[in-house]
This record gives sequence, C-alpha cells and structure tokens, in this order.
Amino acid sequence: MSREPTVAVVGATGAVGREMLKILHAREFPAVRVLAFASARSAGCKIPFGDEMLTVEELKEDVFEGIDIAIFSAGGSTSLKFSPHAANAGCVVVDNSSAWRMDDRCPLVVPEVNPEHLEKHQGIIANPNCSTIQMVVVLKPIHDAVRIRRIVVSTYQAVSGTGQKGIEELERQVRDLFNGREPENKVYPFRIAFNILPHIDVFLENDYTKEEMKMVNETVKIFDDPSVKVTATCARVPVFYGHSESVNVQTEKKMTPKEARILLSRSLGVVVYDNPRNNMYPLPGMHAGEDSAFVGRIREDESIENGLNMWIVADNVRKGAALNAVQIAEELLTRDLVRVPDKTVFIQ
Ligand code: NAP
Ligand code: 3JN
Repeated sequence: MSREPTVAVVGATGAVGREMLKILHAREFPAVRVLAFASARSAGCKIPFGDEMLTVEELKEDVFEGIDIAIFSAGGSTSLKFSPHAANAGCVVVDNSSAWRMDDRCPLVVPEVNPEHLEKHQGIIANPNCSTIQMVVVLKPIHDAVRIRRIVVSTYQAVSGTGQKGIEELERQVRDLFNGREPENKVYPFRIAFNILPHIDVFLENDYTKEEMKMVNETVKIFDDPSVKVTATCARVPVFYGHSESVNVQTEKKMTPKEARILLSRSLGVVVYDNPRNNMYPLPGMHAGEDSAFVGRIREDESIENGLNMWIVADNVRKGAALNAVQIAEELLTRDLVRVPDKTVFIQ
C-alpha cells in the first residue's frame, strides 16, 4: 500500500495485547495510527504505547471502517463474532485465537516457515498456537532437508499461556503456600504451584486435549503435508514465561546431530544453544523476553533409525503469540497484501 496503515489491536488490555503494543512500538511498525480495543469493561482505560497512552475503546461491529489491519487477541468467540465485520469493512485481520486456524479460507502462518501462504488470504489470517509455532520454526528446515515422517512432542507450558489470570494464580498460590495458607484453585482444576498438570484446554472424545490436537492439526496445515504424523502431550508447569518442548522426530533420510546443528544455526528465527558439557541448553528462565526459538540437547535417538531428539524453548507470549502476529502484519506490508480481495467471503 502506498500510505502507512491504520492498525487496531483488539484485546489490547490482555497479556498478549499489551505485548503486541510493546512489539509494534519497539519494531517501529510503520503505522499512521494505532488504536486499542477491548470489551466494554475496559472502555476509557489508558494503556501504554511507547511514550503515549492509548485510550481503550469498546469493540463494536462498526469500528473497523478506516482501519487497515486489526490484530486480534481477544479469544475465539470474540474473533468469530467480530473478524467477519472487520474483513467486510476491508480491514485485514490477523487473529491469535483458534477460531479460524483450521478454516480453509484462512492461511495459518509462521513467517519464517510458510510466508507464501499469505498470498491467497481472503481477509482473515490465523496465527498458530504458541506450542506449534516454536516447534515448526525449528522443524521446518529439517523437514525440507530430510523429510520428517513422525513427530512426538511433549510440552512444558508456562502459566502466561492462560493469560493474566494464570500468572496471578501461580503468584497467589506460591504466596499462600509460603504463608501457611491453603491455596485456592480458581483457574486450573488442581494447584499449579509446585505441581505439573497434564491438561491444557478441554479433553476431547479421543482423550487428547484440544491443545494437543491443535499441535497435530496445525503442524500438518503449516507444512502443507498430511504425510507428517504428529502426536503430542501438553502439560502446564509452574513457570511464568516460556514454553519448553521435548521433541522427537523420525526422518526419511538420516541427519546427524552435527548436521542438524549446522542447518539450524543458519535457519531464520532459530538459535542453537547446545553445549551440554558446559551446561548450555535452552531454559525458559533464560530466554523469556527474547524473539527466537532456542534449540539444544540435539542428539541421536538411538532406539530408532533416523531419529533425533531435541529440546526447544521460546517465549510463548512473544514468538508464540504477539511477535508472530506482528511479523505477519509486517510480511503483509512487504508483500503488498494489505487488502481484502473479496469482502463477502466471511459475511454472506
Ligand atoms: P487475557 O489476558 O485474558 O486478555 C483477554 C483480552 O481479550 C482482554 O483485552 C479482554 O478485554 C479482551 N476481550 C475479552 N472479551 C472481549 C470482548 N467481548 N470484546 C472485546 N475484547 C474482549 O488473555 P491473553 O493471554 O491476552 O489471550 C487472549 C487470546 O489470545 C486468547 O483467548 C487466545 O485466543 C489467544 N492466545 C493465543 C496464543 C497462541 O498460542 N497463539 C497464546 C495466548 C493467547 P477486557 O480487559 O476488557 O476484558
Ligand atoms: O495454554 C497455552 O499455553 C496457550 C493457550 C492458548 C489459548 C488460550 C485460550 C484460548 C488459545 C489458543 O491460542 O489456542 C485459545 C484459543 O483456542 O483461541
């Protein structure tokens, strides 16, 4: 587009929305104006955007006129209700929820992995789940080189994945335990402080959780390759920021750990941090606040042919959500795709 866009952040008062505003400012996103929207509860509140304070406006169906890009992070039901109105007003939506991820009309994009999928967007673009994003950034170069047949992943996810309320629950429970009080479980079904819960999002018919099936289905869509088989176990751990993942892959052709380190050290968005003899491996407590996916503990799976094990860590609120969404908006600008080709696709 020939002029700088007007950008809206929807869900601007939330954990992800606030991070989006920080990232838009820090990366000097070329916006002529940035607007903040949330629910009626927050209308009139002020939130920081660089040195400015933005006044939060109530999200309504008719607010999108004149807005070029809306980055949504306000949950699935809000997105299902409001994104079609945005697209119908000619505003391109980048949505952080799961609402549109598996919809064939919506590209599901990680800019380092499949930016070309943006070319066919019809007004709504989906940002993958945080656990999927950090895994595919690391695995796509391996898939391109030696074809991944199967992925077995176990996650260790921070409480910030549950938003502000998850962060507050862990803080409160730790304080209560140290003060001899019985902690209350308001957000998770069991105590999260000094515990691990193998349960993220709701359980489905097949006894997997929805979070686990998001990882399975989103990975196949992003790789555009149904031959890749994925199985996942997702757990919540008492960490504030940074998701960790133990990932095992079986590939068609062999790749040694040394070859994987060389390949990944040249890959976009990936930092290889792998020197176990000197206690160098990625840690959520070390890499929170950073933009890359960090990979270490790369080693051969000696129990199978052509197997690799690795440990991947990334800041779930940044690369897992806010940063990836802002990078999608940047890529839309670079590719001159800030336009809605058919405004009636989502509203008939
Ligand atoms: P959060 O801290 O609870 O914030 C929720 C935000 O949504 C708030 O700004 C809230 O506004 C707003 N909101 C809620 N209902 C709304 C409505 N009816 N109209 C307008 N705004 C509304 O949650 P979060 O951690 O930031 O996450 C927000 C969403 O982002 C999640 O629900 C999820 O869909 C997505 N997310 C995605 C990933 C990922 O893996 N990519 C990771 C985390 C989150 P008020 O302050 O006014 O209530
Ligand atoms: O729990 C995590 O670590 C990530 C959570 C993501 C999330 C939280 C609430 C709703 C999502 C998501 O992005 O998949 C959703 C959603 O389904 O939109």
